[in-house]
Amino acid sequence: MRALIIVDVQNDFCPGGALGTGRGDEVAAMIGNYQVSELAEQNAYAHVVATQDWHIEPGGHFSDNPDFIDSWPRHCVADTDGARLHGAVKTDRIDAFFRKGEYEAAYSGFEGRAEGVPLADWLRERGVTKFDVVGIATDHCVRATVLDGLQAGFEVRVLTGMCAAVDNARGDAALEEMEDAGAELV
Ligand code: VGL
Ligand code: ZN
Repeated sequence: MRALIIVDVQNDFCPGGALGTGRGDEVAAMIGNYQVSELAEQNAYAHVVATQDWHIEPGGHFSDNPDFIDSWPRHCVADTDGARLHGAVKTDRIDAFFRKGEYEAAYSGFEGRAEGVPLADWLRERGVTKFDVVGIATDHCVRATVLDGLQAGFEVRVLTGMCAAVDNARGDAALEEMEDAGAELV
């Protein structure tokens, strides 16, 4: 069984947000359409889940002098509008929300939990062995989620047109790294 994982398509990672990526809105709209598209209707996915960067006190992940690689301006603070999924994403078609990063940086969705259950356990309990990934940011959370998923033994595809990078050159390098690690780029 295959799942769709929507990574961190949150307001703060979209234009106007604390850490907006240029293509965030576009990617959010494409994902919303994809959720209702024929592909989704044909039951390509047994489950659709989302991850959310969800910060309370994440230490050095936040900085007043961010380097935009390992430290960042305040973003995706728990229970704020910036942490909510972009309005174009169809939350009624998402089965579970995996939140991560409360007290430390957590780029991988596999560090996330939904009602206490880690993502890998949640997927395995439902017989999911493969998943597709879309979302933000290609060079950070998408990358980390894909690499962790491969490491955990899942078969992974990246739907590259529905991913947005913070930095395009780093995003391209990350895609290459994911492919080298065994992901299929679609
Ligand atoms: C992310 C930067 C900081 C991400 C999270 O979701 O890719 N990027 N925190
Ligand atoms: Zn973060």
